[in-house]
Amino acid sequence: SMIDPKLEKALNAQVNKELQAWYSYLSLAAYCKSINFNGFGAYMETHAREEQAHAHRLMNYVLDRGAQIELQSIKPPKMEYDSLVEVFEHALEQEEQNTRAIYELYELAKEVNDYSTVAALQWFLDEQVEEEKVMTEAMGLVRFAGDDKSAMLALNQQFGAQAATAVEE
Ligand code: OFO
Repeated sequence: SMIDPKLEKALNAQVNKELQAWYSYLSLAAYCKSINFNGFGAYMETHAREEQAHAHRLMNYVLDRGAQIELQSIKPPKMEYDSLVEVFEHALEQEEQNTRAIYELYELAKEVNDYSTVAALQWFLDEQVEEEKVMTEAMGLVRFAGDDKSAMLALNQQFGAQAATAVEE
C-alpha cells in the first residue's frame, strides 16, 4: 500500500540526516588525520561508511514501497574542533540526535498505521542502541585519557586497529 505523503516526506528527511551524519563523520575523520591521529581518523571513517549505508538502506526501503526519493542538499559540517575530546563528544551527540529523529519517524509511522515502516524502522532503532553504546564507550575512554599523551596515543592505535578489522568484515 501507498506511503502516507507526510511519512514519505519524513523518510526523505531522514535519508538526508543519514547523509548529513556521513558528512559529519568525514569531517571528524579529517580533523583527526590533520593532527596525525590516523587511528581515530580511520575509526571515524568506518562510522562515515555506516551512515552512508544507512542512507542507502532507507532509500531502498522508500523505493521498495513505490514512493519517491528526493535527495536534498547536504550542509557543510562543522570543521573546526578544539580537541579529540570535543570530536568524540560531537560524534556521540550526533548519534543521540539521530536516535531522537528515528523515534519521531517511528511515532509518525505508527500514527498513520504504517506497520511495514514501523517494522523497517526497528532495524534503525537497534542500530542506534549499538552506536550509542559504542560511541559512549569511545567518548568515555578519550575523555579519561584527557591530557595524558601516551594514553591518547595508545587509544589512537587501538581504534585504528579496530577500524582495520571493521574494513575486512
Ligand atoms: Fe548512527 O545514525 Fe545512522 O541511523
